[in-house]
Amino acid sequence: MKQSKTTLSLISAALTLALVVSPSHASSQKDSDSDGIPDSSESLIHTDPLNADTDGDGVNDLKDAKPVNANYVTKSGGKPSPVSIKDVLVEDNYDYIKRKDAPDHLEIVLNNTGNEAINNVVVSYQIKSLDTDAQESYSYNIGNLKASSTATIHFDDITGGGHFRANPNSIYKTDQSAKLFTIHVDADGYQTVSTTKKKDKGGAEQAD
Ligand SMILES: [Ca+2]
Ligand SMILES: [Ca+2]
Ligand SMILES: [Ca+2]
Repeated sequence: MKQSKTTLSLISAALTLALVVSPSHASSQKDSDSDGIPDSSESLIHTDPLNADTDGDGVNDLKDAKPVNANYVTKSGGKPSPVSIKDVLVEDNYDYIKRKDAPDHLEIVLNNTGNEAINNVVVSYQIKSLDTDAQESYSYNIGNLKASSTATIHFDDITGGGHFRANPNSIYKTDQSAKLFTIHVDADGYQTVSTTKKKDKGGAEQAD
């Protein structure tokens, strides 16, 4: 509860600050994602100005006591999942279509080895700083995985198939510390599949 109150007071302080310091009242009130938090305040509380539910837990940023913590709960039971996590990239990404370096982002390669499609696959990931106490977590329903198929999922700012929006104000993008990513893949009736990946110290880099 302590953390919830802290976050809510941060939101409140950010809203007040936006009203006080902005030279233009109109621009300070611009709220691109209509979540009740002005664009100018979203970076102060590390939320996404273009996503009303930054962490994907179903609660709007303004009402969410922890807007960058999707509160992942480990599932138990179910049958063994035919999904495997083949690869995870968190830095030194490469765009094989354009044949050049791509900005650092989370990229996950999933393999459905089964002979049935799996519906409503949920990918959750936690980012934990290895130098500070900071941690965040996000959850995404990525849709279906076809039978006997491989899918590459990108979390970035690109729209299109296989791309899901990442928070531009997350510690991944704004904090230089080394980080540990923990990734979970869930689907109804199946056991959770998990893995971890470490990112070296240094900020997320833009493509060369
Ligand atoms: Ca907003
Ligand atoms: Ca938002
Ligand atoms: Ca939320």
